[in-house]
Amino acid sequence: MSDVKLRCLGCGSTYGSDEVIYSCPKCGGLLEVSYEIPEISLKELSGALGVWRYRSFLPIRSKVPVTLDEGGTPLYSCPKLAKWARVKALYIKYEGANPTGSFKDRGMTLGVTKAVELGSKAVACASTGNTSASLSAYAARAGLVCYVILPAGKVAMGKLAQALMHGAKVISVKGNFDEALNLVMGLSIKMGIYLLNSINPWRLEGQKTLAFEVVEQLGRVPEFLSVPMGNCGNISAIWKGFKEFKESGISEELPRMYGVQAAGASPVVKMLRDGSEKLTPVVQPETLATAIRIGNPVNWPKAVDAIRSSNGLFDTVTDEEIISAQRLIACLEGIGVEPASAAAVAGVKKAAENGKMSADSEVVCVCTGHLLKDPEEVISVCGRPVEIPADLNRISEIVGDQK
Ligand code: AN7
Repeated sequence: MSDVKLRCLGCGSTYGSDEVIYSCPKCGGLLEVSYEIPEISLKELSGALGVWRYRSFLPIRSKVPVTLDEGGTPLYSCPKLAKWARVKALYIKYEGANPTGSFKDRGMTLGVTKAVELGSKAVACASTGNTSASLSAYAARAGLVCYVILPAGKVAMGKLAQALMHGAKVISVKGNFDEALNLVMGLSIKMGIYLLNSINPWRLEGQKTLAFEVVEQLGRVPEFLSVPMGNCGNISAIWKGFKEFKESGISEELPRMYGVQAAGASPVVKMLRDGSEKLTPVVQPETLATAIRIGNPVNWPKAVDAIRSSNGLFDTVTDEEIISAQRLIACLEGIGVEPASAAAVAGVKKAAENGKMSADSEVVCVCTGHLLKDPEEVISVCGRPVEIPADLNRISEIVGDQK
């Protein structure tokens, strides 16, 4: 693949694709991977649906990637949720079906492959949970040492369990995610550890493949693409994917990107509402959707660009709206998602109520993580099951005649 560069979105400077930098050394701006987009048709793609089907859009050299067969997740049609939200069609792109149960795997297959390509021996991330679960698994697969820095007491049990079992060195810090991310950025530079938070542009190259899959599965570009926003890497990556498919000639349209934040952690929505050009961080972000409990998202300039240039939407949803959507997704459609994922669906109902979407709208919601990630939230929301003696009469009484 030719002409692969890291390009600064702030000042336009370019750097070699093998430089280990996470922001522009000249101006501090965010970096993006730029390469010559192939002119190609869908027929020329080969392999099963999944990240590596899009090899010609993934500008790394390695012939053998570090992979767990990520991507290729289902796109479910959800007519009952569409009716509830009052839109014409609602689809869920179910990222919980990835190997470690979240969309992060799409990024880690690229990011860890790049780490190996660069000769790194150790990788690290800060995380609200899913990034650490995913990186731990891919680092294990690649034989790399893995450090994960977590906000103490604020990571869902399933995610912590994954990082521990995959053998990562887990360090909890008494602080929030934003503080953990600052620490790990300092640590990676000081100690020569490859950083795999979404400020690393290689990760976003993997995550953009979600857009490609949606186009293939739906047979067209959807009108709206609704995504929960935390550190804002995913919405940026997906937008890049849609733009690249258009540039390659595969699709002719672009979707309107809809970024949804939890009300207690919504600096990007506030900035867009205010029409401001600078983000004011939320110092103490709070939401039951711990995955997106982030007050100072590093990728905000990319997310703001995605929403503004797609003529997109942005809004917040409360924890109550998140829980209510999570239960409906599970009970009406049989799809188990974690709270942050439900924000994407809760946001659709709100947009329809506010007239930003119409009864004619078609929307794909990215449900980013699996229900099992956060069992403690489920118990606190649903309560514990009734416990009874092992007795047929007693259980029959409870169940009642179903004939
Ligand atoms: C389920 O794991 O930031 O806007 O450290 O786990 O790309 O950050 C997780 C984020 C949405 C937000 N849904 O994505 C982490 C982390 C789920 C998530 C997001 C996350 P970004």
